[in-house]
Amino acid sequence: MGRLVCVSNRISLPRKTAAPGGLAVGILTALKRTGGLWFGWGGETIEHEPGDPDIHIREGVTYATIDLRQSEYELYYNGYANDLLWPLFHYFLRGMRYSVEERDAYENVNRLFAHKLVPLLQPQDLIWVHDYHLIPLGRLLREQGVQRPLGFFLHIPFPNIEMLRVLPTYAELLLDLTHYDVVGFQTENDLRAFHSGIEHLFGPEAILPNNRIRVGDRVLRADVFPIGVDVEALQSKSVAAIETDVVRRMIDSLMSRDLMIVVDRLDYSKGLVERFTAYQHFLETYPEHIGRITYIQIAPLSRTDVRAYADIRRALEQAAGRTNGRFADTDWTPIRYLNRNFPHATLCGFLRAANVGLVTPLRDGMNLVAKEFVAAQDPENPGVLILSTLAGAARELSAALLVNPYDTRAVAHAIQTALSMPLSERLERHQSMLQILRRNDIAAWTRRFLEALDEAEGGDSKRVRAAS
Ligand code: ADQ
Repeated sequence: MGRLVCVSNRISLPRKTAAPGGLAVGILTALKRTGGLWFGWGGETIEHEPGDPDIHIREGVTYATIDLRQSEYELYYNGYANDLLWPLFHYFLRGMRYSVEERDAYENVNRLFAHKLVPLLQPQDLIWVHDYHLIPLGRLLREQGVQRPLGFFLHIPFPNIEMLRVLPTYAELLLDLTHYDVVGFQTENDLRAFHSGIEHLFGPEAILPNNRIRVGDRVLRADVFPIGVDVEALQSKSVAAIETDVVRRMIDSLMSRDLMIVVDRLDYSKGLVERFTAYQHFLETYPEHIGRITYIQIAPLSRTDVRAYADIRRALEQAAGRTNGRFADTDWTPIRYLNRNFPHATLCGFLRAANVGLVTPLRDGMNLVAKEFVAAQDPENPGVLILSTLAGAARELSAALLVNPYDTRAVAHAIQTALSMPLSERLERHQSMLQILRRNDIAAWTRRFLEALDEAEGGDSKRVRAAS
């Protein structure tokens, strides 16, 4: 198998407090296993033409980072990627804004990525492009003569054609995806939604058996590769972290109260406002828990220069303030709401200490925090996961308490059920979820995707490419 080259919008260079984000966690775990190159934007914006990539090598992984022009970054990242594709793909039409200027910047930045990446490529490379920021990259790499197998993985949901059609350039977007040899999605739902788009453009005959798709004389593979976590690593991290000072202090501060916890990037798709409302409803409906439960919400700020994110931040501060104002006592705060990052190991310790994990996104590609919560639990006395049916993870974690995140009464009831669940039921649910997490762990995700790419090298797409 050739060298793995991962490409993503943003690269997080290894440092003590890792930048939060599921994509970074997934790619880094994959690259640490196989070695290889990670290419992307380094996080700096400049006023002049970007130069050659900066190269750093750490623990067998080569990081190649480029800078972006400030003006283009605004239009491409804040604009097209996060004010258009992100809301559209998460079914939030109200948050979406289309601009031709932003569309052009999206194309230009993808062209820049292709232009800077091509000189770094080696003859045996397998190229794996990540996420919605870089959908056109496959086409642009092919235009620059790249013949190697190209894979694309979408970390977020893929919308059904009836939603996708809202985008004026939806046909180009679908066509761009067909330039890859392997297109990967988190769940069957996303794959079906992609099929609905392909059928709309090319007719039902384009969908072939064995997860293949024919477009003109090309055949590609579109398949489901649910991202997983490193179960053993999370278990040992969480066991070690529980003894650290910071986790001990948090546990001591609970004064033996129940702990409900969740960690999300501060994003409207994560359903935080609805969750705060449900928690307030829980305290109203089950007053016996007043003063006896602490809810810790960790939500580091993200995309702070995108308008919708300032709005959600304000709404949450108000919601937390309302609940705390109404229910807090001199020695108890119902919600501890923290806008900050913690080292991943510390988070694992917090998760292990919790009785309840409340993971209720309004829409989520997968949601790694749900999986991390399950892996971090004490297998002999596990906590209970409450999980949104609208998170990709609900497909695998069906032994969680599944809830509709908009249904505040159902979420409140689930919290009550979780807190009173007998040990035997907690054990049964936890064991069944752990088994699935082990089967679909991060190593399996990487291996399956790379096998698919490797197969593409000798398979249909290559033959078709050579013939064309
Ligand atoms: P995200 O939307 O970023 O990922 P998620 O899957 O929950 O969401 O991953 C977040 C990751 O960041 C987790 O590993 C979490 O532990 C970590 N994290 C969060 N807050 C942190 C903090 N304060 N400090 C340190 N680490 C923190 C996108 C998609 C998801 C999909 C992933 C992976 O939106 O649906 O699951 O990619 O494909």
